[in-house]
Amino acid sequence: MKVSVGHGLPGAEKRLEERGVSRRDFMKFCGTVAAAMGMGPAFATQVAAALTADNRPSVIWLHNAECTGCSESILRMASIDGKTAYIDTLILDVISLEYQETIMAAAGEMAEKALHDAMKKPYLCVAEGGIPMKDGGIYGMVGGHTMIDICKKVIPGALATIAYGTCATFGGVQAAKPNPTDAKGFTEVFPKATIINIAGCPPNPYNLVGAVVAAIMTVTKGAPLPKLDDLKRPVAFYGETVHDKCERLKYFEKDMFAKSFDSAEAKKGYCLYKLGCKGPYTYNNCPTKKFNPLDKGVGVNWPVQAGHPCIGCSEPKFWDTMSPFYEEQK
Ligand code: FSX
Ligand code: SF4
Ligand code: F3S
Repeated sequence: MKVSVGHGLPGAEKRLEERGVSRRDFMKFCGTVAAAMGMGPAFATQVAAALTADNRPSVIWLHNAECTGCSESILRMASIDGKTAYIDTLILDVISLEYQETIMAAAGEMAEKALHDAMKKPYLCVAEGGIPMKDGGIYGMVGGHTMIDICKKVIPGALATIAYGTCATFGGVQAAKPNPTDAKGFTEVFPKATIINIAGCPPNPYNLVGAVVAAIMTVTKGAPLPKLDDLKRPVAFYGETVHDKCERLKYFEKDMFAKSFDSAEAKKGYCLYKLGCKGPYTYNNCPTKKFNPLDKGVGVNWPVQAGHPCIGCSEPKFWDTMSPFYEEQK
């Protein structure tokens, strides 16, 4: 069966083919994104149409105080066929990424011009990292400008901002005590902006792609923005706790806990609560989506499956309220 990828073709198809991505591969990717968004296979066509629509907005990607693990998470995302260049193409080219401080080739005045030009068109913003606010923001500078000044220039004009990672959503580790730079998350600094929070340290990259696709659909088709919880996280991704869907829940319910990491109980897969697991207090889809997604939108592994407690990385005030990591939550 011949599959039509979307309205933006053949331009988008040509670009993909030039990068060695076949239409079939692209549709597989869109199917994976659709699955990650909690939709059926039929939704893949709409994902493809959104990603290739002629009128899709460009994306400006800002970096603030962070470890850049969030970018790494998306750049190291396993592609369905093992070609990493494939993911780069889709994320960095197909979604019209116009400005990305970490990976863009332009530097200095060229980079500033790229940002200026990108803002002349309708754009979405993906923002990583917390914003240092102390002393006028001087503890976070990019190209001689404070991060807060760059954000003030970009965020108010964005169609929507996707705060990507717990530093961007809630301040994260940057805001951990004693928070010497007074780092804050985007919702706190820009309360009036349209913001979708994709929390996690690092977050699941498919949650980001799902949020970008949803935002593009809102802009290009007038579709409603995804339903958000009271912390502006999409309910489809953050509607349940890690604990609710954990494969070790059956042991928790029978009071069968691992007492040490090298115990026979840990090897048998007993619950990690006594070793500090914060899964009951943490909303995220790690157990169902996992990381490094494969064909049907489900990944290879996630922290608890790998034998490590959840440290609550997608919650506000991570890390102060979630540490010590290896002690039972009181
Ligand atoms: Fe924070 Fe992201 Fe953790 Fe790191 O950009 S959410 S420290 S994985 O890099 O911001
Ligand atoms: Fe819950 Fe953690 Fe135990 Fe899983 S390992 S059942 S998330 S407490
Ligand atoms: Fe973070 Fe817990 Fe998932 S630590 S990656 S929310 S399992």
